[in-house]
Amino acid sequence: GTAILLKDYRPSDYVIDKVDLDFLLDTQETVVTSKLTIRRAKGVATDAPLELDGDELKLVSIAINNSALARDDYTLNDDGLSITQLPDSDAFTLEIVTKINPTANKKLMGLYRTSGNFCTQCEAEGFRRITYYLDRPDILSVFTVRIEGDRDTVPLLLSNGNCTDKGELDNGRHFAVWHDPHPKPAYLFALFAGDLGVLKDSFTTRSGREVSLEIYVEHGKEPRAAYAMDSLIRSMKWDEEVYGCEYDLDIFMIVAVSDFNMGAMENKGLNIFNDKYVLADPETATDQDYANIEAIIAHEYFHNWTGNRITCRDWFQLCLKEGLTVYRDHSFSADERSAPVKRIAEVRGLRAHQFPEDAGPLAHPVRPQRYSEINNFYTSTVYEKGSEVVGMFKTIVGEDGYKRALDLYFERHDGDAATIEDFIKCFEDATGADLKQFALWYDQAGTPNLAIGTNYDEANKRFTVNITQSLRSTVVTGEVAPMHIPVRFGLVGPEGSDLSFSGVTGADVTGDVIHVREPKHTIQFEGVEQKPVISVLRGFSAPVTTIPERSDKELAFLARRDSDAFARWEALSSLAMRQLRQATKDVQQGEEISTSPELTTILHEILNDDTLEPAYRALCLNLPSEADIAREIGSDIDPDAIHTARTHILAAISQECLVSLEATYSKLQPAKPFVPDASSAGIRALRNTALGLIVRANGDLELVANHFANADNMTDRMDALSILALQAPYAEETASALEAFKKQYADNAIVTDKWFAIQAMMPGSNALERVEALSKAENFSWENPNRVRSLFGSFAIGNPTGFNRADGAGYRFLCDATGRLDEINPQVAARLITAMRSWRNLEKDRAGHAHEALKTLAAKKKLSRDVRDILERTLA
Ligand code: B3K
Ligand code: ZN
Repeated sequence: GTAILLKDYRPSDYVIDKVDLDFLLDTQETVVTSKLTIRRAKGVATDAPLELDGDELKLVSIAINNSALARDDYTLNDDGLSITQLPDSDAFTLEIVTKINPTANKKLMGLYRTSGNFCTQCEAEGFRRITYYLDRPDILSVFTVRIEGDRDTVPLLLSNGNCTDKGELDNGRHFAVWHDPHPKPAYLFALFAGDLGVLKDSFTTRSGREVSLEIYVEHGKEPRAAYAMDSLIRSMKWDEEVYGCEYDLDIFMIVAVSDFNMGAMENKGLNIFNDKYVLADPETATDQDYANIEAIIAHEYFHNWTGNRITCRDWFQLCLKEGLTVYRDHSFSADERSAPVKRIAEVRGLRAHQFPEDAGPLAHPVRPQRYSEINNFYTSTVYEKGSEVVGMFKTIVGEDGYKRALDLYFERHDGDAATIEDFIKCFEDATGADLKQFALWYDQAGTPNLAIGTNYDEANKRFTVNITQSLRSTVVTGEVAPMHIPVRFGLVGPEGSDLSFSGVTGADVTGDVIHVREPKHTIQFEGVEQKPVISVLRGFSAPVTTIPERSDKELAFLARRDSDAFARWEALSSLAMRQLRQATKDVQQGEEISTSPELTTILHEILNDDTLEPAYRALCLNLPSEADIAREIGSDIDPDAIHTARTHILAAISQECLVSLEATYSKLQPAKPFVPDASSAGIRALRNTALGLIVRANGDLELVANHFANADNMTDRMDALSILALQAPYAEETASALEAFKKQYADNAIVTDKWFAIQAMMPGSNALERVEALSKAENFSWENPNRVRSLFGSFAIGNPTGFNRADGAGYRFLCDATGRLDEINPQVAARLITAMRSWRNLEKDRAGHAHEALKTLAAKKKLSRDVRDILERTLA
């Protein structure tokens, strides 16, 4: 395809100061009239054509300064409209009338219907599916929107900003007018029209502005929006207190819809959400659901400043708003919950999604330099690695420097469409730091590796640390430059406390941070009284891999004694990973699986250590997943061997700890009635983890079946169901629990998605047949993204043995499904097929099958640009 390049960016020849939109809503033929007040940019020639973006629009008429254009005054093509006959005056008005069909819109971009209502999604390039426009984020304009529709079917008419007028019309129609005083790019435009219930509250900002808060959900579900409302209010308060960001309109609305391509969208004053990230009650939502709602409500709200008030100059700068906003929502959740537990979960997520992306054919820099379909760049690299980069800024300039830099950013760029350079400059200007080398994090793809070796010179009390950085990238061509990597560390003494040192040479060390900048450092710490074990990357201070030369004994020591909770967990995971890898090798070589008593002993201690928070203990007891092990092995992956090895190790550990596991299970009791807070969630997590391990030890399915039957909340019910489905896919207990679950929640789509997902993840030789049958079930829908992801996504990502079936049938199935889905919803299809990006890492027969399946899909004549782009890169 044709690539768009960062270096080709240039400002638009024309700007749009004002937009007046008028929607005559109709299910099949909505008429959109757009009146644009346009200005020619300084120095632009009068014969420069005005090129407007457009996609799947029916043009009705165009007029300039109120006079209709003749057919040869403009040219129409597949992706827009080019007007050549323009007035000489620098300013003019352009009126365009288009017709669109919201019912036929299954891509869920632009104006579409969901559950009979009308809804929009415009980021990144959806506005051009509503009207012809300069659909680029550096065109900021003041929007006024009039919506007209049937009073009965669409009683609710919403858009951005404040409602300035509304009234009744003839023929059962009514209208509303909305005005948003803040200039914004078109991707932040939103419209919702339909029939929903509302939960209302209010918030008074610190300067005294009274803001109405309204969350719209299906009638009858209003009470289920209470947690989202609570999260919103806490987010608004937190953003004032921590970032000094105050809300800037009189009303903030959230609308929950059930057909949505992603999690949610930060449209100015009118966020639109996938309803699974709004609706929650104990009966239907798990603790993870509650945590996700809190995080996503916060994320979208925080975009009001980082994204909306300061937006992006172009889509290459996406991480400017996304990386920063993810960093902000992570900090919020850490403050509201447990910071170490939150950090460990983040790192697990980063390693599970971003590291493989960065190591495979879809790798790209945090700020990409080229794209052919921007929707394929809403990736964990842009979001999660982008957030890590913001976190590293803070580590480098300190808490205080970070605060000054952000204050400067808000002050200097409010109202701008900004760039990463602007952002970096704020850090430099506010703190005096030189961040030129650090800025490489935005431009170099791939995960750097740190090789670390140490030596203690007893006689001279000198501790030497050798650090070598390297970066092997699948996509960077040419020279790779060394990066600036902040490494938080401690020299852990025999008693577990950090040892001091009198001096250091070989690297810039400030506080507890080593600034790695060179390819190779030999760092000497002087005056170290005892032989330390080095703890590196505390708090996961940089998104890198490390090969620490540490013995099992040293890892075990750190797992017990490191003062940093993250590093303790990390040491434990590394120890477990070593054992799981060895066990996998044993399985492949037909040898007896070896186990080390040390790992079991530590896990046992952690299980029984009541001084540690339950959520942390649960994380420790959940050993690396099959996917984690596969990623660590890296090549020639045999998912069956990994599954067998892990199952064996878990059973062995559980048997050793059985008495303690049973004690934990029976004595731990979360508060009743149900509270969704982090500490109760932690208790449930530990208790249910113990239950899963008990079953691994003794196969007591009745215990789980009872846990399932007696559950008074979805976390317990779902955890029990997962234990049954994943550990005993063929058991009678599993079949009847699945059946009971299905019946009980048949009318709840969000819960039914869980029912699909869990079955898609069930291992066993008939996994594929099960998923195939589910794709033909009457409650399956190809048009609902949540349902599609629950079934196909869970299968491809969450069922390593079933999906990677040795005969390759899983790959052919996913490719077929992607091809079919592509005709309906290209964005979701493209996302789905990224599950196959790491195909080259499989053992050669599976890799061969995967390759064939991908090539067959790529040979399909009519593929969307979205899927084509992913396939081309995956196969390149
Ligand atoms: N900004 C949106 C994502 C839009 C995705 C477009 N394909 C949600 C978010 O990151 O908050
Ligand atoms: Zn975002």
